[in-house]
Amino acid sequence: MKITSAKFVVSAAGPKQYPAGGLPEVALVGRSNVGKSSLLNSLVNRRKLALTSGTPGKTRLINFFLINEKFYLVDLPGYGFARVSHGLKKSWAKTVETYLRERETLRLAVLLLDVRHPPTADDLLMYRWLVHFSLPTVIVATKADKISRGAYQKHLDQIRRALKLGPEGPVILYSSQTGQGRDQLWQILKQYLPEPG
Ligand SMILES: Nc1nc2c(ncn2[C@@H]2O[C@H](COP(=O)(O)OP(=O)(O)OP(=O)(O)O)[C@@H](O)[C@H]2O)c(=O)[nH]1
Ligand SMILES: [Mg+2]
Repeated sequence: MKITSAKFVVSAAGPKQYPAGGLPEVALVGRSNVGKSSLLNSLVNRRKLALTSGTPGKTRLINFFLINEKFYLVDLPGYGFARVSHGLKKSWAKTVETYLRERETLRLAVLLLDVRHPPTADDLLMYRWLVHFSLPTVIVATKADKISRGAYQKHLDQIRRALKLGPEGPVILYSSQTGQGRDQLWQILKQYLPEPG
């Protein structure tokens, strides 16, 4: 995909602040610190468009980025971040759930998993929830640069088993640092976005 423009539009706490206009959206979903904001930046070749951080819980609102004036990439707050109060956790969960359940222009969820570790209980819950609500979902195993090539298969199998995907279940290996998997992921995103993209 040729990126001609990528701009931050709005941070939303709830539906009233979502952008109007009806353009299609692709949402990045995953545990805090898994690399959602980094993946967004790598997809559009902009290093600092979405703010990233080594400290989990960086993204706290729903951030909408307008790409090529044609669609939105939506950076969601991460789940599973331990060091916040129960009340705050619940409010983030509600923010994310409301968006995923009610947003009519949402075409595809990209569920990010850390390739190094088996999916957490929260990851499994989120995956089942996406399936339950029949949201088209693509699984991305990120931070691939952190493991050796020789270990790819073992780690992908671990993810496939946990998600019950079957041995050929589609999981995209991704690295926001090297750009690995970027073209492959765009090929899939394009199928959910308006022509010519
Ligand atoms: N080596 C490596 N580091 C990565 C990769 N993706 C993200 N990181 C690092 O992981 C940390 C978290 O990345 P973010 O993109 O901020 O994670 P996030 O999922 O947006 O986190 P929240 O906003 O807290 O939900 C940062 O220190 C990134 O530099 C990757 O593919 N490879
Ligand atoms: Mg983030």
